[in-house]
Amino acid sequence: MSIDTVAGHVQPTRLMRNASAYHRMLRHRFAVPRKLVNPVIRGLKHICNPSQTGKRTEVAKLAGAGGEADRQLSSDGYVLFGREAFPELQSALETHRDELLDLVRAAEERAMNKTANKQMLTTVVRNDGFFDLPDIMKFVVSRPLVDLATRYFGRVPVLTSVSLWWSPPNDSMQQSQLYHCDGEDARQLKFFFNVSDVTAEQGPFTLLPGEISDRIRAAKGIVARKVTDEEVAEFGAHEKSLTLTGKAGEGACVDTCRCLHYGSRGNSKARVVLMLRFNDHLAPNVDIPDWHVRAGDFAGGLDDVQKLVLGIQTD
Ligand SMILES: O=C(O)CCC(=O)C(=O)O
Repeated sequence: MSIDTVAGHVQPTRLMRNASAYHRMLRHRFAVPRKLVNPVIRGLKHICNPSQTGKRTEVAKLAGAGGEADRQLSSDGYVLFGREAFPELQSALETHRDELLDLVRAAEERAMNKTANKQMLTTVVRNDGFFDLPDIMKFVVSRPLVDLATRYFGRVPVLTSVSLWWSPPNDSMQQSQLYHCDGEDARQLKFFFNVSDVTAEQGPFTLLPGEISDRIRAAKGIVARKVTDEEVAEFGAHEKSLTLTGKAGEGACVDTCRCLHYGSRGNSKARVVLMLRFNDHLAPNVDIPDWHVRAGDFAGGLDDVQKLVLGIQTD
């Protein structure tokens, strides 16, 4: 579990890259309770790379002071974005429009040829595949977005996932179609952006605000399990739910470890969304991708905050 140095970049440790496997092993092979596993992995990650926490906290000062969006994110666990919030996303989607259409068409064809295991949510492009869609990748690490995430965590986080998701028409009710909170850490941030317009018929991402989610989770003692609609109804919470319907380019940022949520439910039409996930570098149950392997020239255009977000750092 050492720090590898390749081409002047400090690479994520093996534990950073594969934390979820260590997490599973401790939980299932050694029956260590979840509440012990998380601090153990956090501690090990820190020991393996002790300068990271200080460095990320120091560089976080570059993220600036924040404003109303930050206040809403802290209190409610989510912020909604109109199209005007990230104009560079509009132009990136326009630039890569044909490639995106081809990728979605290919996913549709694969799904049509598949006889079993019809999935309600398919990843069309993931992680370093976005280096082939460079304007989108530039948006993913753009400062306003990364700065909001940095202020939320209080230090520069790591980009742990980028996915273009396609959810086809379906009538299943399973997995992430049921209310749940994510279990990677005590907090994390996911950004969801509509790639094409999303209506109620397209299984929009749906969330419950932080305060009501906190109450349901506290009362039910829920840790990383699904919550039924009936349980949600006991709290009169359905009318508090928010759905991410809207135009292409609109979206939201959500702490999915805090806010109960689901998506891809009851689609009569397909939905395409871009999802980004940011985690604290010590997050116990999440793997950090090897962004540096394919970053190439892309890394040259990044500032200190962005390099830390991709774990590409010249210490
Ligand atoms: O939008 C969806 O289909 C579900 C997403 C979800 O549950 C998640 O990102 O945790």
